[in-house]
Amino acid sequence: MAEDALIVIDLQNDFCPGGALAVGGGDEIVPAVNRLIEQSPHVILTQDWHPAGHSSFASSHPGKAPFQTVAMPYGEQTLWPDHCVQGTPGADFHPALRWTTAELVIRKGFRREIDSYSAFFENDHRTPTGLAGYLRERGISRVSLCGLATDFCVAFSALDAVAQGFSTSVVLDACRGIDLNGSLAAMMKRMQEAGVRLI
Ligand code: VGL
Ligand code: ZN
Repeated sequence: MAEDALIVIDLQNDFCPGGALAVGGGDEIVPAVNRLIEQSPHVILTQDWHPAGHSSFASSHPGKAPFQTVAMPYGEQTLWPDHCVQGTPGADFHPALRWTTAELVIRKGFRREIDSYSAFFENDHRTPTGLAGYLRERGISRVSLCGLATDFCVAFSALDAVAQGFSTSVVLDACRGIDLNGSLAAMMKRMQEAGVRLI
């Protein structure tokens, strides 16, 4: 039987106000996400989970500042402030997120040399996290996404989800974006064109 799952992307302290890479209004979505969790038969969370000195941190690139870009072997990479370091409070889920019913937590970005925006593939668009296989084995064919940030981890997860053949929607009022150089409008357009339902 076709099953639905909710995928909550990176609702962690460092992406909320006061955090290292705060997304404007990131904490405002928690009540809406909690309602979606209550209504969802299967709940999966992702957790951005970087080792100290991760290659996506500007601090790892002498002379570079956060939000500049650098050429990596797998393509252009935006550099970020140090964030979501493994085991730190910033990497914890928002304290008001009611996630105890979650059946799976996918950690991503744990390899020092490569970043991972998507819940499905690392930023080389080749190295899988295992999520697609997990969903298929469990008979889950429809996914709804929410969380942070709309124009990075949510969008890349949604694009990979449709490309992997899942019926995919993004619940926009349970998302907030970073919007770096017009990235929010650009990624909304890419999601729409790829067949992601924006609701
Ligand atoms: C994210 C930038 C760096 C996200 C994660 O969750 O959208 N953005 N790491
Ligand atoms: Zn990250």
